[in-house]
Amino acid sequence: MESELKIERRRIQEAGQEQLLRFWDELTAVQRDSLLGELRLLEPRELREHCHRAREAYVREKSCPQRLDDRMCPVPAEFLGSVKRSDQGQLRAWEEEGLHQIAQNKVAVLLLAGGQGTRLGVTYPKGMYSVSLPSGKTLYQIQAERIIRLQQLAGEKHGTKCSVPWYIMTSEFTLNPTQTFFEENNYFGVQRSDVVIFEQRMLPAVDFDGKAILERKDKVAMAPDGNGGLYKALADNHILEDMEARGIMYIHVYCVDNILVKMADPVFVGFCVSKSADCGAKVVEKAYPAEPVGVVCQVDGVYQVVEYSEINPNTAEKRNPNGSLTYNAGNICNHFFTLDFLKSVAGTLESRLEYHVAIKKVPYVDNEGNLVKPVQPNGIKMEKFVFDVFQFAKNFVAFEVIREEEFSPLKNADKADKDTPTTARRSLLWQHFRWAVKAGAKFIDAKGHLLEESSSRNPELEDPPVLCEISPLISYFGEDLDLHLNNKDISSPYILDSQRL
Ligand code: UD2
Repeated sequence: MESELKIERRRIQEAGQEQLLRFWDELTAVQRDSLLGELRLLEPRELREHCHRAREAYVREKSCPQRLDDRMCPVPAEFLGSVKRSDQGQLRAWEEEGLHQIAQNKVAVLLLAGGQGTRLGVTYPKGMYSVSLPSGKTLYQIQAERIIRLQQLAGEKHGTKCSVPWYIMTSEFTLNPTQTFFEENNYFGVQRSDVVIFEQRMLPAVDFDGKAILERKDKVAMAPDGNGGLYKALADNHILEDMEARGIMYIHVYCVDNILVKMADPVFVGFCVSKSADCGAKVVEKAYPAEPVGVVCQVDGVYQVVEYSEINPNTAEKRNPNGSLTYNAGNICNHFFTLDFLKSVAGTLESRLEYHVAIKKVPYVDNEGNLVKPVQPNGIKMEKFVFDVFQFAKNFVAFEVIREEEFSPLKNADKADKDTPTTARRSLLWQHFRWAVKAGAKFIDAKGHLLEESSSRNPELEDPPVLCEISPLISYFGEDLDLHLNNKDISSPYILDSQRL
């Protein structure tokens, strides 16, 4: 161990980060082993550059924060497709195109699931969260079942047996629990060989003097390198080769916490394919100026997302003469990429992506060896963002969808007002209630009396009159429900799943 220590000490000195070994004498053999193992993974030159870059970025951010506001322009209308502004025939044509591509095994989904879920306050991956639906399903299960149903829809329509491979990017925090959860649940019925779980890189958190932080005497404080770490992770794990071998051409990338996410949405895929786009983003109209979603826009004429943490409030509040927000195209972290586009990014362009700086409270061990949970921000985390590659697109398109049907993220614990387990559950139950109404269901109370109209209820604040949950295995976007629900008496809680058929 002494010789190993010597090597590591030299490497760490080279990186200017000797403080990482300051508790060495106090560590047990096991702790020493674990710290050395961690340090071995940090390449001295990269570590030095990372710490230097973090400090520089912090100083710049403090002295003159870089804002893009003066260079922003909204997305021109001709590049913004829209569900609301398209007729049924057009939507059906895009859907058919999407289903056609899926049926030919050309579409994959890629889940970004490396985040720590700090705001939600759980210690396990967000996808394992259950928002207390009548069925008790977790986000992962809902997503898995949507994939299965979509494969079935596309396959039946085109007389093929097809699959939509599911790539899941995890991080050191989420890899093991995610893998175990999928195994324990038999991949929720998705073919095992169609699920590819891989891991993104981590980066050390750095203090304001440019020193990597110890979170324990034997552990460096590390954080995932942002969802834009995707592109390095694709290369590290040979994911694009795997896609190529399966004949995948189009990839729908999405984030884990939107309970309404339409995986490999055939309408979106069909829209992007028919526009020959190499890169696309789904957007919703922003609900309010400070909503925590990025805005899709142009900066100096190039497509970009300006993240909610980086836009000036005055810009976010700007309005058009008709009262709508000028920067209204809210990013919902649903992106379309061609495989060729991802190849060019993961190959060379990735290195041109800039890091974003986040100033955070990072638990640390002080000089006396006490563990401290800071009340003020004390550390710098550097992250890349998944959408920063839009600048490299040759043909970028944005597609506006209807919030009530497609976007209800789970970000916060229930004590917050918005984006909580309660709001997510409600969004799904209202959607299923609307589907059931359309399918001709009759809603009754516990005594068998017919219930009145729901129009007086506020979907944001109240549950629908009847809690009705429809398994994604039965219906992906509300299709085929009249077969099961027309004229059927339904009372709370009602679950439509394959056992009830
Ligand atoms: C994301 C978008 C924001 C908006 C919002 C909608 C980014 C950078 N921002 O903001 O514009 O669309 O979602 O809900 O996309 N993740 C990783 N690795 C990481 C960090 C995050 O895989 O190192 C995943 C995370 O698990 C989640 C997704 O990326 O699935 C988005 O991360 P977030 O929830 O931290 O992003 P948020 O809400 O700040």
